[in-house]
Parts: sequence; structure tokens; C-alpha cells
Amino acid sequence: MHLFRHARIATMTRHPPWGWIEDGALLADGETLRFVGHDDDLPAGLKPDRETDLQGALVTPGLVDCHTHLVYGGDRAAEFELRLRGATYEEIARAGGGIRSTLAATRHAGEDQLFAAAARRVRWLMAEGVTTIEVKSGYGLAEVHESRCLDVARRLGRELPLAVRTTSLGLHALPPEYENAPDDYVHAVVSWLPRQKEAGLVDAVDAFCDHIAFSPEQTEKVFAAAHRLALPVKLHAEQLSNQGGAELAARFGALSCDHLEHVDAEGIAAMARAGTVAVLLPGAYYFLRETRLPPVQGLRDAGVPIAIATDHNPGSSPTLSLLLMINMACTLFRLTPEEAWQGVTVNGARALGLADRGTLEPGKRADFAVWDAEHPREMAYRFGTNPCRRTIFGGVERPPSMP
Ligand code: DI6
Ligand code: FE
Repeated sequence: MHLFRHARIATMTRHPPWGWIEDGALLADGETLRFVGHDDDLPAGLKPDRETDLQGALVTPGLVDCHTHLVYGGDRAAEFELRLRGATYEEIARAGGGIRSTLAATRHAGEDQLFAAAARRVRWLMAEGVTTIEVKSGYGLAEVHESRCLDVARRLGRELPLAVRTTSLGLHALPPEYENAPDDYVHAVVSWLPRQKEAGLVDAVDAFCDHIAFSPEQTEKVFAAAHRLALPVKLHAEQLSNQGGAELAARFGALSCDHLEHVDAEGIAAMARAGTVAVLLPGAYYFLRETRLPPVQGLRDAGVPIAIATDHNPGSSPTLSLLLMINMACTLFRLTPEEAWQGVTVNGARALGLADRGTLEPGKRADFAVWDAEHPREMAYRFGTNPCRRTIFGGVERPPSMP
């Protein structure tokens, strides 16, 4: 057992605000917390194997990044530069750019190359206290390539000290082989799912439902297949237009609907009834210079839990800073600092169907971060700085990690 004493703890439980404990202690028994509370209330006669004095440092739950696409080949920095020199999206696409270039680079990359690139990205997240991430496929778009990417994501969780949940996102874009046959592609994706599940590669199923991607009818086919396999679903919903995706996802009891700039009152009500989490992605909103804000007040009024994530991907959100997303959730989306923090802790965990993390309480995982700050609201206020000093994952201190 490892006892950590003299911390200021934001447990992120609901009461009091921030779940605040002024002179707090945490007792980790293996991977699990046995005690979290005031130092004065520590059970008498404890004989921990180790004791660490945190000297008044701030402790929060380990951060959860519940929406990333971080396994892919290449990047799109040159394309970004071309766009700023005036090239249009169509010109870039005709020159082989855009999502197709990431698809080609991903298919050409060796497995170790994909792993090394993804591991470097993960280390940036880890350096900010992230202890759980979700990784979507969606840049392979053929069975063998999608499985390879999911396998690389699983390997990240085996070889690095953090937890990885994987999501199958076959319906991300139409691959060139199916140029004029989208329904055949949907059929193919449906046929891969049982094998992906059998191979232990997938925790959830996602789709990109929008006018530039897949229709609600196509999405429903893949959701029905997921349902038959007892796999939970998530959805890229109402990012660029309102397709009724949130209602569709809620009908399938979705864990989350993500983006949601264009969601309407019916979509919000359906999510509230289904207990679906709204995952807001300020990085994509910012990078695409969107102007339509997600209806934060409507989500609040309906009691829909709000999570915040990086959406890390090479096309629309190349950030690897979840702390910056906390700041942007406040500055751009007007979340309160406490809401933004709930978004990267307890509600991020909930968007992944994980009830064992996201708050610091007895029985939860001993995943927490130690900060050079007085209060977590400072990380909502400051941007472009990283005050994370130490991270404990499953009761074990992680080595400091820089990429
Ligand atoms: N929504 C997006 O904005 C990205 N994917 C998605 O589902 C775009 C991905 C890319 O351009 O590579
Ligand atoms: Fe995404």
C-alpha cells in the first residue's frame, strides 16, 4: 500500500464544489484507492509500505481524453501551409491531399512505424497527466488496415503506462475502392465487425454521420451490427449539419455523441433520456474556424453530461494538449472551469463507459496527477503551459515523459 499525504485534492465528486479536500490523503492498495479524505481522518494503525509527502501540492484525477484518432501515418502540415497560401480544399483533394493522403500514408506505414508515431503522440498527452485515452481507427478503411490500426492502439495500452480504449470507425470516410458504391462499403464494414470483436480489438463502434460523410441510414446499419454484437456505440454527430444523428445514436443507447455544433432540441432531449454524454471538441471548432457554437446551455438545462476531448487527428484537430482544450472549452464554449474539468475526468470516463475512474474515491482506480498549481481553475485560465509534475497510474508513479 502506498500512502500519499498532505495534498490539496480536487476529487471531482459533486459535493463540495470540485470535491475539494484541503489537507488530503490518498491510500493506494495496488491499482485501487482504499482511502481518500482529510489527513486527520486517516484510519488509525495504518502500516503502508510507502509514504509520500506531497507538501501541499494539488492532486486531480488522471485526465481522460475520450476522443482521439491518433493512429495514422504522416501528417498534414504541408497541406495546412498550402491552404494558407490560398489553395482550396478541392485543389488539395485533387492533388491527393486531405483525408485520402492520410489514408495512403497509413496504409503504407509499417506496423512499428505506426506504433512509434502514435507512441510519441501519446507521450505528449501523458506529459499533461492523461491516464486514459480512447483511440479510433478510421484511417485504414479496409479490413486488414483497420485491424492493424486497432492492434497498434491496443499495443499502446500494453507498452505504455496508460489505459487505452479502442473504437472501430470504419464509417469515417469513403475509401477510393468504393468511390461510387458507398452502400457496398457500409456492407463491408458491417462484415468486419464480428471479426474485430472476436480478435479483441474493439470496445465500441463509431461513425461520422454528416453530409460530407455517411447518412443516418448507413450509420444505422453499422449501429445495428454493433448492437447484435453487444458493442456500445458513439457518433460523430451534427458537426457540420443537423442530420438527426444524435436521436439515432440515442435510440441505440449511445455512450456519447461528439461535436454537436448543429444539434437541435430534439437531439438534446433524446440524449438526455438515453443518458448519452455530449463530447465537445473545441480543437476542431477552432482549427476549422467554425462559427456555430454547440448549444451548451441547452445541454446543461437538459442535464446532459458534457465531456471535452482533443479529437486529435491530422486534418481537423492536430492538437496534443488536453489542457489547452480545457482552456478553449472555457474561452470558446463558455463552460465554467469546473465543468471543463468534469469534462476531462468524470464525464470523459463516462463517455467511454468507464465507472471505475474520473473521480478520486475509495474503490476507484488510483490514477491521479500532481500539479504545480494551487487550484485546477488555473489550468482553465492559463494556456500553453504545463504544470503537471507527477502522474500516478494504477498506484504506480509514471516516469516523467517527454516525447
Ligand atoms: N471529423 C473531422 O473533422 C475529422 N474526422 C471527423 O470525423 C476529419 C479527419 C481528417 O480530415 O483527417
Ligand atoms: Fe473525431
